[in-house]
Amino acid sequence: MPKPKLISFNLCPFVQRSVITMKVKKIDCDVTYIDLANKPEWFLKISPFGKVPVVQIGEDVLFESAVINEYLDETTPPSLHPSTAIEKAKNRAWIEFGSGLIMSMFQWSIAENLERYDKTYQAYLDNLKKLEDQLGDGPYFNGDAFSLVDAAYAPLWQRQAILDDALTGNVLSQFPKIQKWSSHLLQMPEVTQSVIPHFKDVFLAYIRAKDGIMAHHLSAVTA
Ligand SMILES: N[C@@H](CCC(=O)N[C@@H](CS)C(=O)NCC(=O)O)C(=O)O
Repeated sequence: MPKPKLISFNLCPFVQRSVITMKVKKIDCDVTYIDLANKPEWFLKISPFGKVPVVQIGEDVLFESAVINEYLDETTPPSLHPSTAIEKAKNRAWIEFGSGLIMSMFQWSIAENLERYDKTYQAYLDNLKKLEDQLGDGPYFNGDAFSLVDAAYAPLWQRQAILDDALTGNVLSQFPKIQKWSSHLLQMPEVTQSVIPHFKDVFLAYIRAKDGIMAHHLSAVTA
């Protein structure tokens, strides 16, 4: 495989899924950061949805984090999928569920009024409960082996741990299995090294700049 070129935005959890997968698989890649508020023309030409991540492999362009990770998994063994078709299919479904959870958290973090803040928070918690109810003893999603599901959720847990800390909140502690799983993932160097330096500050500054209810809560606890 030619050296992949990853087009990234410094805070994007979906890009981070692919970065983690590449780190676990020891795939070397070049990263180009773009500003999503000011997308370059060359990016719009190659990205069908105008979204990151995009990975260029030679002349080919891949998009959608789950699809990129499947490609990386198929081309660089050993596989990070379970061996049976039924377990693989279930893993893919939970990866998709994780994409919805990432969007739920985002909606909550930028909610501009209290009604929307409460509604998005409750929707997020309800879905976390569904995930909690089907987790086993860990330490990874599938038990003993790290998989693409872990790569898909680690960015969410990293952001949630930062929010719990900054808001003196308790989201993760409401879900003991998720908490155990997330603590395990957040200790992995492939996860801690998958974000930009000072990620926490840049992430919190981004939420503050959105000026929603969460931004006001952040100001209240740091005042
Ligand atoms: N389903 C996509 C979601 C990617 C996505 O939403 N990326 C965001 C950044 S985190 C994006 O590029 N948004 C474009 C925009 O904000 O205009 C994936 O898994 O790759």
